[in-house]
Amino acid sequence: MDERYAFTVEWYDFNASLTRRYQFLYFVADNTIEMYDIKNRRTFLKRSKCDSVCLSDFFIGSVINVHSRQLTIVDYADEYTRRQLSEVSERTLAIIKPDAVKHMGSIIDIIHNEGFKVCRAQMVHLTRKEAAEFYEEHTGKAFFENLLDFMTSRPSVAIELMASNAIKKWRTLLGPTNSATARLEAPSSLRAKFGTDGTRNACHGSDSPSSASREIQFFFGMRRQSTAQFTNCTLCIVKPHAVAAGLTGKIIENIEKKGFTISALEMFNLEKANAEEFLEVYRGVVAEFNQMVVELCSGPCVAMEIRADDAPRVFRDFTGPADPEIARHLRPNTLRATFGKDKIKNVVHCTDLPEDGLLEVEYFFKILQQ
Ligand code: 3AN
Repeated sequence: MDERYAFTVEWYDFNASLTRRYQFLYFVADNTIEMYDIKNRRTFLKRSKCDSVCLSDFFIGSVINVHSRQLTIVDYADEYTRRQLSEVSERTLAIIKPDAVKHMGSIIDIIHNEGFKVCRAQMVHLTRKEAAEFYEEHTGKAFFENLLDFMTSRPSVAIELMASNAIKKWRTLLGPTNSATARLEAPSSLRAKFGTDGTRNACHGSDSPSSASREIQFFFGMRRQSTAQFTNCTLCIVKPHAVAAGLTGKIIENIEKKGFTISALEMFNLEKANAEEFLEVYRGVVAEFNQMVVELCSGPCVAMEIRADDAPRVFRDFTGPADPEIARHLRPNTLRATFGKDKIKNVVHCTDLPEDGLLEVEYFFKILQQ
């Protein structure tokens, strides 16, 4: 029998200012989908092939792109789907703490290699009040004030992770709370590799399903202010194809090694209208404009504010020519030469014109936040 999963999905219809609901079926064997309009009780999309999705895209909260429409999966629509998928889609909250943010490329790469999926991610700078609320259970302990000093000293990166048995799996990967103990007892753990001491221990992980849902809600339940600085900056977007291929960590690692500062980061799911608006300067100028738009809204992307002196120019030099083939010949050490596939799947977007650096950073970290 066909392996078939059923979901309830929502699509926001901008023209009608309405959220529409559909039953959505996904057939694994031939990668086909079918949609049924719940309100009007009729087939909305006949069973047809959809190459932009695969089984790992289907989890609650996921935004999938079907024929340029952003559909949000809001529920499982039958017991079979619930049973099969809820087990493999356990969530946990990870934080890359201030002492380890400089290693976030390596950490995100390890996250990918260990089989976790990143559902959401954002760089945040906690206020003292927020840190005290997050660590409420430790109020009054000897290390509490020290912990708050540390957690508020610089930005952290909050990440919602998904995997089978995610909570336990992530805690095992973290190792013991104290980084020195971790180096003795679990030398390959994250805290052993990237932690400093008992408080500055590189990463956090939820300790139970109830704290995971509280902590995920704490970070992602509301819009948080970005950490963007809006000076000496340029924009870098890890494109959806590169995020899907698990290259985010490696790309960030390369950016960090080159000495750039990543001062803001967030995972976005762009609507087609936003992708078009953002790429508007290329319309009529670059022959591949439409394909660039389709790529940019084909799945989650990771946008970053990159800071350096003369950031747009030096960062653009580092990303290399738009065509990876040309890059491999002329500029073999650039990001696109190393990781790019073709002119569309060229791993990153970076700001082209020096005067647009700030504008592009503002598009993601100001305009899209509203
Ligand atoms: P874990 O993060 O391993 O679950 P918790 O929840 O007991 O550890 O503690 C939360 C955080 O408080 C730790 N990650 C660490 O930063 C800090 N912390 C915990 N215990 C100590 C301690 N004995 N001395 C200093 N800091 C500590």
